[in-house]
This record gives sequence, structure tokens and C-alpha cells, in this order.
Amino acid sequence: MTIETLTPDVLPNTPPFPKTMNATGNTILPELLHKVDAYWRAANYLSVGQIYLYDNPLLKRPLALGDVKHMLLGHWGTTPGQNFIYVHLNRIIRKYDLDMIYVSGPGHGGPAVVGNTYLEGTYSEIYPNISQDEEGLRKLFIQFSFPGGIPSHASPECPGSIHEGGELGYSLSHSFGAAFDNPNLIVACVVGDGEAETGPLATAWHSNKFLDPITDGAVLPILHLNGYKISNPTLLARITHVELENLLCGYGWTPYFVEGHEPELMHEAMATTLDIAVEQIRTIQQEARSHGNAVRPRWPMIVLNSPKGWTGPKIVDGLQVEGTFRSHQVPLSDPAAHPEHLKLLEEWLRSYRPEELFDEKGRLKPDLAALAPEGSRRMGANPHANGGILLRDLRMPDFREYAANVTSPGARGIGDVHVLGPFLRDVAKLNSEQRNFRVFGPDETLSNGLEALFEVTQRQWNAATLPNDEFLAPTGRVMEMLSEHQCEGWLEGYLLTGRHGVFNCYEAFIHIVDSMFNQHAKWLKVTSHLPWRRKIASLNYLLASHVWRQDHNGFTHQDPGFIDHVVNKKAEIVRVYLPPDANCLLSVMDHCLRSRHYVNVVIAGKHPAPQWLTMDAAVKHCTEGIGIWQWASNDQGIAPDVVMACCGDVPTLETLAAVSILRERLPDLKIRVVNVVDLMKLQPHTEHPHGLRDIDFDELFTKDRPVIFAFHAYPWLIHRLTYRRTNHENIHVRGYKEEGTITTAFDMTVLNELDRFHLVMDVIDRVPQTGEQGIYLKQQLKDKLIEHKQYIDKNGDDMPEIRSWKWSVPQ
Ligand SMILES: Cc1ncc(C[n+]2csc(CCOP(=O)(O)OP(=O)(O)O)c2C)c(N)n1
Repeated sequence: MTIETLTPDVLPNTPPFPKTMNATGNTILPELLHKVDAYWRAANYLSVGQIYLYDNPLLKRPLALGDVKHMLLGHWGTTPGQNFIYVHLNRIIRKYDLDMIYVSGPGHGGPAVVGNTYLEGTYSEIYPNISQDEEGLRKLFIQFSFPGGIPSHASPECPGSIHEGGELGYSLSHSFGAAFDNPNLIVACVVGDGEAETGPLATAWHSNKFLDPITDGAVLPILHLNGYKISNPTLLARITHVELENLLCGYGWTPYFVEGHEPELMHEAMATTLDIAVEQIRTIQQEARSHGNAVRPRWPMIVLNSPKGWTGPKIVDGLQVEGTFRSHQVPLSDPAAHPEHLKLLEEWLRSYRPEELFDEKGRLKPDLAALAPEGSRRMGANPHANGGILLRDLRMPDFREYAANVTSPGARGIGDVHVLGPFLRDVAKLNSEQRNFRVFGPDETLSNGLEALFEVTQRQWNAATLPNDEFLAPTGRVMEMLSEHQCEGWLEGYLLTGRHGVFNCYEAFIHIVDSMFNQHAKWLKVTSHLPWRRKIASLNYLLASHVWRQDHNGFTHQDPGFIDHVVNKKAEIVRVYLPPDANCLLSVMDHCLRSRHYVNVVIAGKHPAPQWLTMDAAVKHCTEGIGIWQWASNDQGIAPDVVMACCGDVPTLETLAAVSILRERLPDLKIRVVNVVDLMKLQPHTEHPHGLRDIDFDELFTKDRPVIFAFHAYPWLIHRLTYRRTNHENIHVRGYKEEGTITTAFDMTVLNELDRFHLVMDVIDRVPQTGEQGIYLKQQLKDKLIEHKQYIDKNGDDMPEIRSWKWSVPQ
């Protein structure tokens, strides 16, 4: 039985073969075509103006050197193509009354999106200072890539943008994230042909196997085949036409090619193609929605093959510029040093005939302004691109009802994430009508212990299925593809358009999206200071397969460094939680799902492990974020001899095991146990909004007593966070030291000297009053470590006294 016979993947009404739409037709009447061309010229004029002009915005007088900016920054090459796309999208939005947003993959085409949102009026509505007149034009031009002005990309400041496009590669994943659960939305996504070489973009073409034509919207990719990157050709432009067609067909798309450089022919071809694409999208959706037919369609896409730097200077200093890599940034780089460049610049600007486009006062002529869609149909004003406007609170079950039963500290647990699963299941269930919550992961929802989700939902999957497959359906709340980039990109797009979600991932492999996290955190930082941008739901990472329990995976899967990376970002954005047990995990996750505009990193275990806190105690502990565990401490009313601090589930276990040894063997020692759930509590309050004040920190950690700190991740992060604290020089941190392999759970801690025996020995080394008793105990623990090694080498498992250890202290 072949896959094809199981699931036909081509709708009868979608053509199986691509078409090239480069012939003239009669999709738009000549009068409209000329207006569309004029609008395009206006956008191109504004784009060149933004890159170059300091003054004289309407060229009312001959261009002088003083009219040109001193520092010329920006990217011209991609811009005319994006302007061309934007004006044509405007046309079809009006024609079909589309709910459409625009994602600019090569977001360095900032002049295009800024210029177009200015032309359609949204820019001036948000920034009244950039008015629709000559003075507004002058300011629009000056502010671009100018100190105190706006960035050169499709940045958060730009209305209609959900994707800055500074770091290339994520446009298509973001677009699909935006389209999920938005059945009436079409996301027009411009993909740079250079961007298409990145891994994330290359895998994102597969998103079409996850889109449900009934309950999701559509993505219309427009591959901008302008042939070049910065100084190289692009691969997709240097393979044969047939290869490119086959590649895109192989990804399951129906590509339509719009190719050429003659504006009139190109307008006609683009208009015809967009009509076909939109009608095809509608047919696919109607077919699916009226017949309940969710079979995977071959969605249309467009390949726009037009010259890089189209309509710009053709030859500069004897070298071809238009249609080459030389047009990528600023084609005329230094008019001050080359007077002939000033002349070329003026000719270039005047080639758009601004006097035909703008009236005397600098306003776009009314017949051209009328080409833009109206109100929230304008892509710069579409609420989906300012997701907080559409954000609705999740319906939340009471997390306390999912509590692990903790009769006494050390009660046996089933694995913290397994306790969380039913809570997330019910979040999915309660919000199934709102359709605004999804769980993303690279095929780890089951292995990360969230199996309960599949009691109420499925993995969304629109490719073929076979009888032994599990939990696959055309629609579902779980999104799984083995690409961390894809999961992250989808989730970001989903959040940016006003929905909620969780990304569950192996701790070691979340590093794959370090850079995407960076970009999202930057986006959140900037948007949190833009009053017109509404707050969105937080990006929640659940890292459930963590460094300490990679029993069958080993060294490659052991890396707790993501949080080192995360804490680099602005304190107002990042939060890191290490719940020590299941009830704390429930409390933390409830908080994260309700929070706004943060990146929350939650690290939790999935293996059976002791439970410490009742739900009531967990809620208090997590609300405070850090605290003394009085039931484990014996320093009540007296200054402690040592503080045993712990952060993370495994370090907490080892710390408590160490404390039980110390309390039994060195009963006079006064020990304080401090547990940290919210890592940011360690930073000074001046550095992080969660940070403890010095006085509170000193009360917990003392001003002068040794602190033995068992930490989940690399030890120096604790030093980095506490280096300003009074008692910093007494803080001795044990954590992951890059020692790993396939071994027993306890041996992992031994290899990294985070185990209970090393922790006890640390205390003996640092607390002189342990005296002779301490020296004897230390010798016994050294022997124990040898016994441990011999035992695991022989039995392949931890010693019974480790496996069956239970919390108990002499009363
Ligand atoms: C991930 C990433 N790597 C490198 C760059 C640097 N860069 C900026 S533009 C560019 C070329 C982009 O080419 P393409 O996507 O085809 O866009 P266009 O030609 O339309 O400008 C590169 C490599 C980047 N922005 N992001």
C-alpha cells in the first residue's frame, strides 16, 4: 500500500503543474494599471527619499549636497520588489475584501514597509508628527536610519509588522504561526531568495502539511527571486527553472512564476497571478469548509523574478548596478566625494515623477490614495499585526486541583511534568472553543511527559497517515515537527497575533533557537515601550528533559546553558524558574500562562522524584520565589553555621540528602536550607524587577557564613547573578561542569561533584567547627564515592541506599 493510495494529497481543482504568468492579459484595465504603477513609483520615491534625503523632499528645487544625508544607510536592493508586491496586495485586498497581513522576510526592505504604511495613512495616524504633507515627508525621510529615528528594518516601530526580518530565516514560520486558528486571514509572506538558503526557512516550506484549510487561514508565500544576496548570487536563482519548480512542487506548493522587468508587463502578470492565487485559496477553503474535506491541498505560491534594485541606477562608476548584487544597499554611496553621484541621485529620484504623485502640499494625490484599502483592511492597520489588541485571557482551570499529594516532605512523585500534563490538558480543553492555545515541540510532547494532552486533542497533521500512527489529525492543539526553529517560529507568530502557547523541548537542544529567542526578546523589549503596541502573551519554554536525567542519551543531550544565554536579555523581559517539585511546577506554570510580554523559561523534571511541598506551601514558596525551608533547617533562632542553598529539582534532592547526612552525623551544626525557584531573585533589585533587596538577601544568605549552593546549570551563572552581594565571597557553587555520559542518575551528580557526598565534604571543608568528627565523616564519604563507582560499574544502577533514600532527620 503506498502513501498515495492512502491519502490523495491533491485537490481536483488545484492544478498540479506550475504556470509562468509573464504574458500580457487583461486582468486590470489600463487605467487602473497606470494608477498601480504610479502608486508603486510613489512608494519607490519614498524609499529612495528615506535612504538619501535630508531636505527638499519634493524636489521643488534642484538637488543640492546639503539635501543629502551625511551617512547613507539602508538597503535599496529588495525595496522596489517589495513595493511592487505591496501595491499589488493592496489591489487584491480591495478587490476581494481580504483580511491580509504582510510579512517581510528581507525586513531590511524597511523603506518599503515604512513608505507603504505612510502612503496608506496608518503611519501618520500612529505618528501624527509624520504628517501627510511636505513637512511630514521631510521628517519621514530624516528619521530613517538616523540617530533618534527608526531602524532600517520592518521593525516593531513599523505599523503592520510582526516580523522585523533583521535576522533572516523566520518569515515563513512566523506567517504560519499567524495563520493558525485565523481562518479568515491570509498572510502574504515575502521570502528573500537569500533568506531561503537558511535552514529555518528551508524547513518552513513544510508548514503546509500542518495547515488545516477548515480552521486555519492561509499563507501566500512570495519568493522574491531577485537573484542576489549581499555580494553573492542566490542558489535558487542559479538552478534551472525546472529544478526550482520541482523543488517547490516537491514541498507541496503550486508555484506561479512572475518574471521580467518591464513594469507594464510585470503589473499585468502580477495582477493575473494574484487573482489566480487568491481565487485558488478561496476555492480550497470553500471546498474544505463546505464538504468538511481537510485533505492536504497544494496551496498556491508566487515566485517573483524581478531585478534586484529594480528602477534604480543602472550603471554607476562604469559598473552595472541594477539587477546585480551592487544594488543591495546604497547604490550611490558618497555624493560628497563623487559629484556625478549627486546628479545620478537626482535623475533617479525624478525618474519617479514625484510631481505627478504628490500635490503641491506634499499629499499623495487622491486618485492614488484611493488605491489603498480602507480602515483595518490596510495592512499597516490590521489588528492581527498588533496581536495584543486581539488577545483574550485564557480560561484557566484551578491549578491547585492537580496537586501532587505530599503527605510529608520526600513523598514519592510520578515525575513533575507528568503532574503538569493534566493541567495543560485542561487548559487546552477549556480553550478549545476560543482556539487560542497551542503546545509546540519537536516530537517531544510524549517523551517530555505531557501525554495527558492527547486525552483531549491531537497533533495537527495534514500529510498522509498510516494505521499505526498515533494522535494525528487535521486539526489539534499540539504542533510537532522535528525542527526547533519551526516550532519556535510558529509559536512566535501565534503569540504575536494575539494567542497563547508553550514550547516544550529538550534543555540541550533549545540552544538551537538561541538566536530566535534573542530576536523575540528584542521585539518584546522595543514593543513594551511603544504605547500603541499592546502587550502579548508570554513565550513559555518548558524544558522538561534536562541535563541531569539523560540516562539513555548521554553527553550530547547534557547542556544546561540556555539560561546563561537568556539572562543576557533585558531584565524587564526574561524570567527563569526552576521549580523543585510538581506542586511548584503547577504554580509556576499557572503564573507563566497568565503573564504578558515576557519570556519565561521553566526547567522541570519528568522522572519520578521526591516531592517536598504541599500545594499551599508551594504556592507561598513560588510567590516568594525564594525562601528558607524551615522544616529542613535547624538554625531556628540562631545564626546558621552554613547555608545550604539549592536551585533545580536534582540539586534540591542532593542538598536535602546532604542535609540529612549532616544532621545525623554532625548534629551540633546549625544548617539553613534555602531553595530558589525564581532565579532572578538572586540579582539585585536594581538589576531585575524580581531581585531581592540587599537586606533581604543578607537575611537569607547571611553576611558572613559559608553558602554551599547546589545549582542546576553551570555554576558561574550564580556568581554572575550574586557578585555584588555582601556574602558573595563565601558562596561556593556546585553545578554542571561539562562532565557527562550515559550513566546512572546519581552518577551524573557525582561526575559533576554536585552529589550529596561532595556537598557534605564542602561543608566540612568550609566550616572549621566540624572538627575531628568532620574529618572522619569526610573520609567515610570518600570511601562511599569509591563504593558507588564500584557498584554502578558492576550493576549498572545506583546503590540501593541511593535509590531508596528518603528524607529524614533526627527529631
Ligand atoms: C541569519 C542572517 N545571516 C546573515 C544576514 C546578513 N544579511 C543581510 S541581508 C543579506 C542578504 C539577503 O538576501 P535576500 O534574502 O535575497 O534579500 P534581498 O536580496 O531581497 O535583499 C544577508 C546575508 C542576516 N541579516 N541574517
